[in-house]
Amino acid sequence: MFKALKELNVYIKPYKRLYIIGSLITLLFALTALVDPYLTGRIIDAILVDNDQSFVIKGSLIIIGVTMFRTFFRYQFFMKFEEFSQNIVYQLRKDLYKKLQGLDFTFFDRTPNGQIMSNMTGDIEAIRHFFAWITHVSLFHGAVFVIAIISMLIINPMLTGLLVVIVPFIGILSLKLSKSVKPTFVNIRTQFSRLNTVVQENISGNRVVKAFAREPYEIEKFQKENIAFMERNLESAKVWETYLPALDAFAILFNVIVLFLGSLLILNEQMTIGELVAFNRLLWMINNPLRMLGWLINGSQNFLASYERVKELLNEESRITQKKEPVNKKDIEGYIRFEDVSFHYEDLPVLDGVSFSVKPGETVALLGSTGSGKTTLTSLISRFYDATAGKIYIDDHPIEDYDIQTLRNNISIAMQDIFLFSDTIEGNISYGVPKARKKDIRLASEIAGVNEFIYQFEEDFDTVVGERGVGLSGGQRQRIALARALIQNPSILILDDTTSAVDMETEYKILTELKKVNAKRTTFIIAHRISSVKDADIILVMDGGKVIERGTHQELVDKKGYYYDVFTQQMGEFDDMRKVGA
Ligand code: DUT
Ligand code: MG
Repeated sequence: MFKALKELNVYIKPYKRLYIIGSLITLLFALTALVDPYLTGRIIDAILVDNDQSFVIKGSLIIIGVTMFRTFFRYQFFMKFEEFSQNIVYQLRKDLYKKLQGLDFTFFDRTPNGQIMSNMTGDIEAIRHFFAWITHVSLFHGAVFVIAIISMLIINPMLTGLLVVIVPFIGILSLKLSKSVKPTFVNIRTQFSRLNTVVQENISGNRVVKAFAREPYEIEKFQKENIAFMERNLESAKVWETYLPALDAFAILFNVIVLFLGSLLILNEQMTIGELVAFNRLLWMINNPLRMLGWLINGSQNFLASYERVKELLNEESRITQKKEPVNKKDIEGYIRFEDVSFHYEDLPVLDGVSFSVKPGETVALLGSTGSGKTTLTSLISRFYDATAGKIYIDDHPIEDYDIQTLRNNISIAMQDIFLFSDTIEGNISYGVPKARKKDIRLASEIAGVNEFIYQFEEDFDTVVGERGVGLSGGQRQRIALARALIQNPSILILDDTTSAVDMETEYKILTELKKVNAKRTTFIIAHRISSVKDADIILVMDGGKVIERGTHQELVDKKGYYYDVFTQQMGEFDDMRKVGA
């Protein structure tokens, strides 16, 4: 616990003042709790022993006054601790989000979204709860406990001494409880993130679910996690079953001892009735903290379990590291050289000894079977992943020498797996350049062929597309993704399967327009269609992570290898189509 608080000190420190003021008010609140038992005892003795009726009214008025004051105090420290906790989790949330932005593809490849979401919500909430409640509730009850024991000692040391002997047993019991309850909280947190993952995937994949009519299966899948979540919670509650009766037994034991011995003491005139009443009230005051102990332990363990998960995320480091002193170069020209580059995901080899070089203004086409490593090859240029062997140079500097932001600012990608934000079409196109001029947006749209369909929407560029681009066809999404890549005016442009969903005629138009603006740019075109790659300066034919053929269209056709086979096959299909008049 202390370790966790020490580690969190960076977050706590700036708001220490709130904590200190809140704590002082809490202590005052605890101290004034004494007034009620003390005066109640005095009032009873005033009537029964001293026969002094006037004190009843005076005492009662004081009790009312103090109670009103306490209500005011209570609100004050609630607010202080609320502010304290909100500030801490605000900062924590901010740092977590920032951390997320800095993490690499590998992290997102292996971490389910649901887990990240539950870190950002459930775990943060458990941490907030600790700082907003557990802090002052434990302080209050701790203080009340000590003050009450002292007052009881003053009233009757012997009787108090007897009770205090029992206290260590309760302490041991609580410690044991705390140990057994902790793992159950870790289990709850883990299960919660599984539940979140199922929900999140189900929502994102709702179209697939419907298409395959798998709703019943999805419900069952969710139910499984839902039941597990309930079970983990019940298991956690079960731990109490062993301890609660024991804690209750101690409370009853206290009562019995006080009533029995107290009555004897009164009979022997060693105690007044008023004193016994006050004593009994104080007994409740120490009983409460003991009963609260369970709740406090619960909250603290929950906090610790959550904190550990949040810490894990905060300690994540991007595998893509940056040099302390990167190359001082803002504008990349676009010379790219791969030297014997190999790459594997975890332990799956994907690229094997790839070498090639390109100059600005040239177009490299990548063609090859599915899974041959085309997308992976281009991901290395932006350092989404680092090559596991070999070197990549951009403008003669190893890519690791560049500032990552600078590097990526100079590269634009129209990704194969297109993601559009729920924003306007214009907002999506200018995502990389938020201050883009209307003129530039229109120009990029013109080249990308967005203009051809945009005016069929009533609000053209202001049309809001749904999450992931719902409401658009596949080809329309591709064209928006292309415009989004073009608007950055990059030195290196990567088009990953970008025209696969548009018809041949539109593709031809787009490629022709691109050629006009690509005079100084290095362009990568990944495609399966010969028509998309045939005009490239160099075509790399990939298979199983290797470049198996390279050359221009004509050279490769003359070579009569893999490329030639693909070419004749596609030509054949083209001729067949013509024959049937398609
Ligand atoms: N792969 C992974 N993890 C990933 C992405 C890919 O293990 O995050 C594997 C799958 C495949 C290989 O790497 O076996 C190459 O994938 P890539 O996406 O590079 O293949 P591609 O040539 O772009 O295939 P496609 O034409 O289907 O886009
Ligand atoms: Mg691909």
